[in-house]
Amino acid sequence: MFEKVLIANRGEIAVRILRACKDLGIQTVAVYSTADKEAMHVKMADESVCIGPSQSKESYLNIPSIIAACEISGADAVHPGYGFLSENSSFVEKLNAHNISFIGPSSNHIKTMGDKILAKKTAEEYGIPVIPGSDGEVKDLEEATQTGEKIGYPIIIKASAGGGGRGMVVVHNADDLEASIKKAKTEADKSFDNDTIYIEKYLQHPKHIEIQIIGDNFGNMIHLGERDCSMQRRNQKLLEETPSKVIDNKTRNYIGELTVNALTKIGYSGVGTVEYLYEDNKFYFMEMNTRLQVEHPVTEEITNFDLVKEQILVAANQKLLKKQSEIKFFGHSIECRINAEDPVNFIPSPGKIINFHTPGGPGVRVDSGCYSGITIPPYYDSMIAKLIVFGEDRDSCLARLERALGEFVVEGIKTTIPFYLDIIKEEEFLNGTYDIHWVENHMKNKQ
Ligand code: MV4
Repeated sequence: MFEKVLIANRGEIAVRILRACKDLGIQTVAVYSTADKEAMHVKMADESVCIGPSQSKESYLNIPSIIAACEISGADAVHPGYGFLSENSSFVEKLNAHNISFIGPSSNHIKTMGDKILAKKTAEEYGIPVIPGSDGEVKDLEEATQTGEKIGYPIIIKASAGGGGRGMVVVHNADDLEASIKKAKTEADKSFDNDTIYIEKYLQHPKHIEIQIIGDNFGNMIHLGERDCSMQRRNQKLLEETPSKVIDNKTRNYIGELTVNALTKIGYSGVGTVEYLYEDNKFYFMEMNTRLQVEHPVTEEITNFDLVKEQILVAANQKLLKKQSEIKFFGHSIECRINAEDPVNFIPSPGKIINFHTPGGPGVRVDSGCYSGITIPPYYDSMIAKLIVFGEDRDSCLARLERALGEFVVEGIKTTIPFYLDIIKEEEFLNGTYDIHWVENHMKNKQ
């Protein structure tokens, strides 16, 4: 087992990982930038090391600085959380070269899934359904034209080095193709220093459904059902729930087993999430995230499975103890991402929190690194808390959500809490049929 884990992250996820380490009796090391000197994760850890100035590039993304922090503290493993270095294969290689374990998959699996063309090709090869499109890279207008004729419009151009929705262009007819290819390549080159693109049929009204898996280093793997992450705006997820209103038990077993079969053959280990688009009762591979995700708590709530604890155990070469047949899904869970943003236009609102009072009682969980008196720095993600509620069915979960949102007090900065109080009154949220465009349409209609 690991003796000392360094948490290469900040905010609520650093706190979540610290809790798992403490539950396992593992010593903890926090790292922090100068802007996070007073942060909760620093106060909670057994030790802490300053790794640089405010800008992420110089601190939370600074590989030499983090490795030095491991050496100074004698940490034998690093948990990367999400974002920052969590899907950086060269970070994993450098840690391994220093004899430090990475709590996550192998660098090769990270590399494969980070290359979106290779990820799609790999998924297809192992039996995961994919969206019709180009055969890998599209080199020029001629190849793009041929693909367009083959699959029909609308199509979407994606950057192979992209992901998370960055660098995509939708094309509605062949006349726009040349300009769109140019735009996509320029954007991809600017954002990722790589102008490799590919093309898919554009699905117009999908839901975003993702499957959580965990595998060990001995070929054992299970899935923990789906999360419906369709409630999003500009590729930022806002609210996630499980189970999805549109997935029944049979469908869950089908897509869960299919995902586990594919990833077992690939030899994947650690936690992972396969993201699907779901339209007209069919799943299509979108991408795979090779890390712990923001929205993992809703899965924990309905399965009673501690994903972070188990993630640490499999990284320490322990066998998964639970078999698929022992995973029971009970009840319903919803997570709201509470951001330090204006609830109307989502403009960031950093600053000092004068009063922070979290809701509680049955079925309510808050994952946060905030407390009354802390100052939210402007340099990082604006998420300050996650409100996770549980109910024995969706209706009781929704009632809990309304109650908990009402109890939540954050004074001194603006938050997105009023946005959630607004959408939980809407019919398509209440009936669970909302797709990935719902928030955008809803906000247009309100103006
Ligand atoms: C798509 C799509 C429709 N059709 N691919 C967005 C995230 C990136 N990983 C891929 N994305 C999409 N790919 C095809 N063929 C629509 C999106 C998409 C989206 C997907 C999930 C959640 C939010 C989204 C917002 C805009 C576009």
